[in-house]
Amino acid sequence: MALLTPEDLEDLLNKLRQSNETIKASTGKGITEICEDVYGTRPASQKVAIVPITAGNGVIGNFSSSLLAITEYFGLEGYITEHPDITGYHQAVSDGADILLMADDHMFIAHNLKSRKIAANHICTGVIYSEIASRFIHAGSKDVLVIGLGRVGYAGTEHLVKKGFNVYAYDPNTEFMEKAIEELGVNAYDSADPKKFSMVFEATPNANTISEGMIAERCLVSTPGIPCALPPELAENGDIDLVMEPLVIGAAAMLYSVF
Ligand code: NAD
Ligand code: 2YG
Ligand code: MG
Repeated sequence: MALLTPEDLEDLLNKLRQSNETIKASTGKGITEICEDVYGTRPASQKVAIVPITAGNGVIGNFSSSLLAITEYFGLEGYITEHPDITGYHQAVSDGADILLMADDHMFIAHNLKSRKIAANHICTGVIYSEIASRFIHAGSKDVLVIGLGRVGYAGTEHLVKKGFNVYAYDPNTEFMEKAIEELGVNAYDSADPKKFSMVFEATPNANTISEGMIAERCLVSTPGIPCALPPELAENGDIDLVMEPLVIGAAAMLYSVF
């Protein structure tokens, strides 16, 4: 699994502001309103504790401080525990924190200790990025293209299918494709039989997974994937709206899902 780097997290709130402008222009609503719509919740002065975790590849520079900035951006009080791991967990619970945020190399969770709600980043990221793609105001149909059916992509696909969208999906992993066709009823996207989409949800760890033949002239590409799915020559096209941000949008969805 590709892990975030401290460089990915530099200038994060500026990246969020840019993404939010694109989200507003292409869907009519900003990230806060979309989270409220999806989860039916609002912040209510919860206290958020961020527990750094040293397991596996260890603490990522800027990760905890970024989560603190996100917490404060959504109007909540937060802090990073003095110690990592179990000692930090003990401190957070003893302090009366409402919500814990913490991640190892495989899972990034938000846990509301009062309501017992728990959220996983890969699910919330899939839900919120696919939701953003599905709200494109210039879309002429309910067809959405999904690229990548891994942990994030599958969750987003399930969300789109539940919402009644007509999903076309592509993943080179034939097992994932078969599962999505059998369990979710998606259509297989076939590059030999090209079709152009105005709504694209991309969730792969690879660059340049989107080609010109897949996208309509006016389209919205919503992708949590790092690096960028759009080849540079397409990304420069002013008619393609691109929502791509390394942490905040997914983390915001996690918070709203446990409020
Ligand atoms: P994953 O490994 O579970 O799934 C990735 C999937 O992409 C795999 O099924 C793989 O076969 C598929 N894939 C690879 N190349 C492809 C291609 N050219 N076309 C179609 N499918 C292709 O990964 P994941 O956990 O689902 O994460 C996906 C990406 O999202 C990663 O880059 C991860 O770092 C990123 N991510 C970002 C955020 C965020 O907040 N921005 C949050 C979580 C994950
Ligand atoms: O506490 C820390 O600093 C570390 N243990 C955090 C580790 C996070 C690892 N996860 C990732 O890098 C991502 N694949 C998941 C985070 C979602 C945002 N892209
Ligand atoms: Mg994100």
